[in-house]
This record gives sequence, structure tokens and C-alpha cells, in this order.
Amino acid sequence: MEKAERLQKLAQAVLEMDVEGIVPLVEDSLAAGLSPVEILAEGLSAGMRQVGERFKQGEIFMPEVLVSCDVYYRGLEILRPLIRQTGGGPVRGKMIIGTIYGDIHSVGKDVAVPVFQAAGYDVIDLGVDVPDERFVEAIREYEPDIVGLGTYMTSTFMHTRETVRVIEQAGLRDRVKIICGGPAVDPAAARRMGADDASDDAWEAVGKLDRLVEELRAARRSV
Ligand code: B12
Repeated sequence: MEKAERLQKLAQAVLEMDVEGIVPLVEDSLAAGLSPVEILAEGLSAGMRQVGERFKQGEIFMPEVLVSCDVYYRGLEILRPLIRQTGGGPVRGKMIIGTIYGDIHSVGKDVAVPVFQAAGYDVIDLGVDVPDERFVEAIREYEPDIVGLGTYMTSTFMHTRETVRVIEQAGLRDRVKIICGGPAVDPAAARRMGADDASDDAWEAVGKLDRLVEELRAARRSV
């Protein structure tokens, strides 16, 4: 079977809620020589992207989305330790990411993380419902270039303003670029709240991360 065909099958398994089939399919793809990162970013995550689109179009409903989430996580469980072991190529930047305070949605973030890792980012995941102060601590601890805020509801996207304020008060705002992600984000609104950008598509966001890291490095050079 061709690589493209395997990736397509993995995406389809997520979309078609193949709870039983996903584990053998992932194991088979690994045995066939596909890398854990490509299985995740171009197979399973591509499937979750289609799930999100179908839900948006009203073609599928919440119960189906949740079964697809389950299929996605079954695959992710096999791949996560392998991704940690193998690492990637040259690191393009360091990022901390977390679902913002008051928000427990995890799937979008867990789809985005391997896409960013596959693109060469060293990503530290802080989990869900992350208090603003935890972002401050993590900036001090990990010294990232980028802070990724997962905001999956309108109300929690609006919380961005508060998170940015707390980071600013800690005197850390100039050290990082901040990007919001989730289905309800808007780049102009994110900037008005003090962040640098936003994206509702992890694949598109990679270009934004690259640009933000460039800007940050240029600003650091000019100091
Ligand atoms: C699954 C789901 C749930 C699950 C979550 C399971 C889990 N473990 O994550 C459960 C059932 C728990 C849930 C709960 C709730 N949910 Co809900 N949920 C969804 C649903 C159907 C799908 C979300 C999803 O997984 N999408 C697929 C992923 C892959 O897409 P994504 O999140 O957009 O992520 C992509 C990008 O945004 C990007 N990205 C993601 N993160 C990041 C981060 C960064 C930094 C960047 C750059 C990019 C990026 O990458 C991903 C791939 O491109 C959405 C509907 C929707 N269309 O999004 C509603 C939705 C998000 N939920 C909603 C609501 C209101 C709730 C609840 C309040 C209860 C309710 N009424 O349903 C609670 C919230 C509780 C809380 N305090 O958080 C609303 C939010 C409305 C709004 N605009 O405010 C939505 C939009 C549904 C709706 N239309 O009403 N939910």
C-alpha cells in the first residue's frame, strides 16, 4: 500500500469512527515505516480536521464527534511516547501551549500539538483549564518563543485579554509572542485583546508561528 493511501485510511478511520480498527491500522502503518509524526499530523489529525468541518456544516453531530475523538486518542496513545523518543529535525522555536482558564476542550489542542511538532517546534503542553498564573510560571520555567492559548468558546476566547494582562504584569510580555487558537478565534479581535495573532487551523497556524518567531528574533537582535 502506498504511503498516501495509508494516511488516507488513518484519516478515514477517525472520520468513520472506527474504534476497533484504529489500533491495528496505526501499528501496521508504523511497521510499514511511516514515522509517528506523519501518522499523527497527516493521518489522524487530518481526520479530526475533517470531523470539525463536517460538524460545522451540520453533517454530523456531537455524539459522532465524541466517538471520533475517542478513535483519535486511541491512536495518539500509541504514538505519543514514540514522538517523544524520536524527536524531530532542527528546532524552529519553542512553544508552550494550554487550553485557557475556564475551558476544558482538549481535542483541538491535541490535534494542533503534533502538527506544530511535525513542523519543528518544541512544544510543552500545559493541559486544559490552565490558570493565567500557570502561563506566567511556564514562561519563566521554559523560556518559550511562543505562548499558544487554546480558546474553544467565545467566552474563553474573550479571557485572552486577562491572560495577556497577567503576563504583562509579570513583566514577561516582551519575551514572547502570543497566539490564540480554536474555532471561535479572530486575528483582529485577538490583537485588540493584546495577543499577536490567532488561527482556527493548525496547518495554517504553522506559517504564523514562523512569522512570529522571526519577529521576536528581530526584536531581540535590535535590543
Ligand atoms: C467535542 C466538543 C466538546 C467536548 C470536548 C471533548 C474534549 N475532550 O475536547 C465536550 C462534550 C466535553 C464539550 C463541552 C462543552 N462544549 Co464543546 N464542542 C465540542 C465540538 C463539537 C468539537 C470540538 C473539536 O474537538 N473540534 C475539532 C478540533 C480539531 O477543532 P478545533 O478545536 O477548532 O481545533 C483546530 C484549530 O482551532 C486549531 N487549534 C486548536 N487549538 C489551537 C491552539 C493554538 C495555539 C493554535 C494556533 C491553533 C489551535 O487546530 C485544530 C486543527 O486545525 C465543538 C464544535 C466545533 N465546531 O468546534 C463544540 C463547542 C466548542 N463547544 C461548545 C460549548 C458551548 C460547550 C459547553 C459549554 C457545553 C455545551 N453547551 O455543549 C461545554 C464546555 C465546558 C467547558 N467549560 O469547557 C460551543 C462553543 C460555542 C461558543 N462559540 O462559545 C461549540 C462551538 C459547539 C456549539 N456550536 O455550540 N464540547
